[in-house]
Amino acid sequence: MPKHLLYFAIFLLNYSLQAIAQTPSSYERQEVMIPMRDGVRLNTVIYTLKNSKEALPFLLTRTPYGVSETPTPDRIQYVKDMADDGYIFVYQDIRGRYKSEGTFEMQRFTRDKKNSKAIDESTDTYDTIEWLLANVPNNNKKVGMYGISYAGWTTAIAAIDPHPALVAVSEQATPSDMFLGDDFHHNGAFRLSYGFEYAFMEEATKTDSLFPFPNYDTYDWYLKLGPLSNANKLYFNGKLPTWNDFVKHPNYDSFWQKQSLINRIDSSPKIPTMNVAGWWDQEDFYGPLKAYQLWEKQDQAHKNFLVAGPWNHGGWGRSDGSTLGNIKFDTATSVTFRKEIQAPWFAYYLKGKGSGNFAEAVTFQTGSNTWKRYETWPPKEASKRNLYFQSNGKLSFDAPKATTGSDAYVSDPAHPVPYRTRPIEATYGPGSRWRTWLTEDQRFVHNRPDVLSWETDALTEDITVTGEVLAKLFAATTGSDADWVVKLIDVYPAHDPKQLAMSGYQLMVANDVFRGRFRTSFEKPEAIQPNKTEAYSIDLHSINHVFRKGHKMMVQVQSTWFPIIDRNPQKFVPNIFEAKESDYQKATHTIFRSAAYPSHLELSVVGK
Ligand code: PG9
Repeated sequence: MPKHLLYFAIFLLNYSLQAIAQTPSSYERQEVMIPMRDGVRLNTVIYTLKNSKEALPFLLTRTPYGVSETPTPDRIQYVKDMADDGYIFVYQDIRGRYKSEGTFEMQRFTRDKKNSKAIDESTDTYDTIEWLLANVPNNNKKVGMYGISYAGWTTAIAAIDPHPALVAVSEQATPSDMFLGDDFHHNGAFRLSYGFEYAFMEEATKTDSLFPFPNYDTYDWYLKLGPLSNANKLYFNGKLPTWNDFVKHPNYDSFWQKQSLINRIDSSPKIPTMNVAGWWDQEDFYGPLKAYQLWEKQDQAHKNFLVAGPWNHGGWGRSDGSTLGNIKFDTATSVTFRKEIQAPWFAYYLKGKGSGNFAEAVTFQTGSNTWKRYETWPPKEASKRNLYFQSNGKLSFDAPKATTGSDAYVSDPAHPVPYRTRPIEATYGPGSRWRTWLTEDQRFVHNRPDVLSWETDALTEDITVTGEVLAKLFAATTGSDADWVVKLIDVYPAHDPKQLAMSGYQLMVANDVFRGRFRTSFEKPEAIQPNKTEAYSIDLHSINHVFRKGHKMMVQVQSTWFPIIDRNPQKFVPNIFEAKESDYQKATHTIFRSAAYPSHLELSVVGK
């Protein structure tokens, strides 16, 4: 393009961007304190559509992260399409956070229902809805609720015990179980950096505050912290309730069980519910899939839906979703979600618009980069195929025949494997790459002596894995406790002239960690008998991914993932939060791959 035309085009673009910024919003704002049944008042921002001719439904979000700065909904990408349809948007600070009165409790327990004065997040939602219906003019007496993560959790809790006017909800990335699979632990392994930084962020002050790390690279800082007991001794001084709960409840006791949605979702969905998950959600991926599954068990009336896409935590609400980190999806997946899934779904249930013909499950298939609709999730058409560890770092669908076979490595808590490339910036700190770490090229640890890899030959045809992935490890340790991290990886072709920089890329498509002490029970940990071969079943959750012809499938196993997972001392102690420095010890771990002990991944494969 000639230069002067280019300048003119830039001028026009700038001019129109300014024009958009200056266009007055079609929404009007008010901020009010809404009284709850116990007299505590909750700060609430309400946006009403100016001059609306029709009575409008509410869309409510309840969050701990502060609502006063929320822009008008027509300027928020996440809800812009719904704002264009016309709703009354309501944003509320939950109890004890930001401008709301009362005390904050991390994921408050269900109230004692025999006590008529007791409150919880569900009564706070109920009281808010009562107030909105009575005090906001021109409403159509219907309420929808939605939100991501903590706000997804308040949505799920509201849906379990709903106000009669609450008629549609979308929990998005709700945590379901903080011991088994979400922010604070995975399979009993403590998510150190997340737990430490989040407890501080929410409980050090009434508004969010970042822990003042003296280092930019927190890998060093956490390593020098030493045993977990130093967190209270040196920094928190027993003042953060959530940290104290981590220390007091090292096992899956009634504290975690009562908090879990597994024990709170006890019926079919009472109202239409859309669960939303991101395949590379670095915080709460287990949560929405579990919530979907729990409601689905009893969903005769077809009120429960699932959407999963190639997103990180909340990625469907931001940008266009055509890439994540280095990975490209060929299509704007977040735009599709917002325009073609989320907006029509709420419009149907809250405004009676559209056909209401929604698929049970809509999931984006990575690798082929296409949206797929399913009648069940996981889909019934997939069949189980085992991918076995073999000698010489090979992986194949044939079961091993040899009577012996194993690979070993030394895992040293003094030199843990970083979970992402260093510097490991503070989780939510400036420049943090936390949000895309699950898509990072795993070559940064490949061939470390404490990371084992097995891989297939280059595939001669596509392999589609749609549904559950389970790792079955047969392993032994010279210690008396151990963590097992298993990663299923798509290895891109070694030399790809079309995208050179992606040649040989190792993309993790499923992963998780399991703390060995919990192999027979999450409630009652047991020491591992040194050198005894034991079986570990590790849920790697569901995926929808095509390993393309020419790619390889790879499995990596390691025993540290630091500092997202705290270091296992590898010597059994009753409570790792009280372990001493001297309890942390090196151990040799062995992974078996023989006929009697055939370590493998169980995949849900569609097609041959
Ligand atoms: N992952 C965050 C969280 C939710 C619920 C409890 C604790 C943390 C969040 O993004 O809100």
